[in-house]
Amino acid sequence: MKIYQASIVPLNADAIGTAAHGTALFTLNGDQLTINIEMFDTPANLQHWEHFHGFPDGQPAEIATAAQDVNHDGFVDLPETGAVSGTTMVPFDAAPHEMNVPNDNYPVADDNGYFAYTKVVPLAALEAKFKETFNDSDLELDKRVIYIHGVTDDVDLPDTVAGAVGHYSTHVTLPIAVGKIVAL
Ligand SMILES: [Cu+2]
Repeated sequence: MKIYQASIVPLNADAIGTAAHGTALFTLNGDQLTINIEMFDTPANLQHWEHFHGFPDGQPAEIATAAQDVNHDGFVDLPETGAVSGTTMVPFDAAPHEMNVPNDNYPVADDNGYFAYTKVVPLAALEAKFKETFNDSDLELDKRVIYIHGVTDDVDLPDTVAGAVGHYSTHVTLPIAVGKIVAL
């Protein structure tokens, strides 16, 4: 059994008015990957996209900070995280092993901005899909970072904020918290 964890810290907190934070635990045991994520103080009553991001070439991903706001519009948007965190890889939604990122099956925060997510994923299926997408079956969790996304539509985002995915707006994809995944 291998265990990884992430301490998830706020991103864009000043701009969005709440400091989202939490923890993630990843347990690899036999043919199962069990994912436990618990988040506090996220924008309330809202669905939150969450994924691990990383570099397909094996470069270790690092968490984005305010320093990644390269256009100085006051927000670190999804494209701006890419320089240090790489690309979106595996979603923590209803079916992570399907690696279908844009969907409406992510956890929803309650009135207090709290949510807990638990999922048991068939590891062989996830690794096969990962290899199909990134030409490598090794998830290399200790080289990845976890992102939590999503602000309510009433947050005023300037036009310089980028990162819409299909019909999902920049409100859906704006990063609100991030954590580096480490092996225990
Ligand atoms: Cu993401």
